[in-house]
Amino acid sequence: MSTQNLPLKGIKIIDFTHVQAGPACTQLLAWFGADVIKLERPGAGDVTRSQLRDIPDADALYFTMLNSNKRGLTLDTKTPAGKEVLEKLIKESDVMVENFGPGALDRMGFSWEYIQQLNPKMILASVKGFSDGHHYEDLKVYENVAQCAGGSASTTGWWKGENSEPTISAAALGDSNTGMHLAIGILTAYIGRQQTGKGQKVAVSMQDAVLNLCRVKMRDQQRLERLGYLEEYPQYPHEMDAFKDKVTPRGGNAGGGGQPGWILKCKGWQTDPNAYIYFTVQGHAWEPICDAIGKPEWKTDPAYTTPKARQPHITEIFATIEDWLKDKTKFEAVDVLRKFDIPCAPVLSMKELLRDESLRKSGSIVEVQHPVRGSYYTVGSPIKFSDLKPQVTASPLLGQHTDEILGELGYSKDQIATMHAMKVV
Ligand code: CAO
Repeated sequence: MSTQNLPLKGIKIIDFTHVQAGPACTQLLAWFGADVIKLERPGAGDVTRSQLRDIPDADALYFTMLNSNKRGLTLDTKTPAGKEVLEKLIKESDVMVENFGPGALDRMGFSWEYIQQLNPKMILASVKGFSDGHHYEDLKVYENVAQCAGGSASTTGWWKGENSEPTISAAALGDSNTGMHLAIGILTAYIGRQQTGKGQKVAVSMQDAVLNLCRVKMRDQQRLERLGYLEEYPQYPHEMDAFKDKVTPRGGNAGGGGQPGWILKCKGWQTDPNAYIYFTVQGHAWEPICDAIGKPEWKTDPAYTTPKARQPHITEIFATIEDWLKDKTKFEAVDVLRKFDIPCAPVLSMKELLRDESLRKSGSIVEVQHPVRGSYYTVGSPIKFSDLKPQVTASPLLGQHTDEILGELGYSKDQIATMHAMKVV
């Protein structure tokens, strides 16, 4: 644990979460100082401890990268003794976060009504696949299901050719993204509690969290219904059939905003799957682009001077830029283009990101020591503060802090030993 006086110090959180969406939320709060108690079933624990293991008998990276800075408590909350412990914990905590399947907490006997009775100041934060009252509220949901339900899959990928089906993003839009939304909800409810003295239930559905990130696609749907076309999409103006049903089409690698962009090949693309850059044709950067790629004549040619004039030639423009890129690596290309103030970046592989010195320096990728795994890398806080540098510490072993936490709740050594013997903890 860090010795800094962390802003969320003093906030006690029961982390009744598993897999990714919930743990990502509570990990963030733990980085910023909350006392996060990861509550797991004795003997088993979070399924990610053993999923996709790379070292036999060591907690998998899936678990360690989502549960750092927490304390570990095992407790069978379906036994009377386990329920009693959870009740005590609820009375002493500020927040409980859960992302079980629909109804699981109620079935366990911990309905929102009961939690409020135990502790009216408690904030109960939940992730579910769909929001309460939704016609799919009973469904269990994983990442890709959420991406399909939230509008991401239907708008990602190619619109023609062999691989033109809806496409899943590798980014955890359903899981970690929902967790980040929930963290904002928890902190809002916590500040609200300072004013009212009362807790409340905070819920984020994975569908809603994905949809929130897809709002530009909903913008496009409404524009399409009004106008009948989307001028910034690659289908415009040569494949207008793509708009005939007035359903927002998939746009490949096109820029999502008002600036056309595409992924362009660089030197070595034939053998390196990531030898590409993203190139943006920013409207007011047109003249620098022409200078950068050696096409000064385009600066005054009316067929190219405005975004509207350029759109019918956008494929040809990208092909010309690709021709300019063919003797430059993605890094060399960006080094030239940055001098012209052109928004661009190399397509970075995970291997490159893991070794990126800037990310190491900023704490965006950190090395952590784990008692069983040894050293590993994880993603550190993407949020930077001027007066706070979160220190990422190892995730807890299964039940590592059980005795310590039970002791804090007032249980004697004998009582704790009995609970161990009865496999309650
Ligand atoms: N002691 C006793 N029982 C415990 C326990 C403990 N400490 N911790 C969990 N359990 C029990 C729960 O009470 C529940 O039991 P019942 O089903 O008998 O009521 C069970 O374990 C967990 O059920 P679950 O439905 O949450 O688990 P699952 O593996 O079948 O489903 C998932 C997993 C993720 C699909 C489901 O939890 C879900 O839809 N969650 C909400 C959406 C979500 O967060 N998904 C993202 C996951 S990240 O990819």
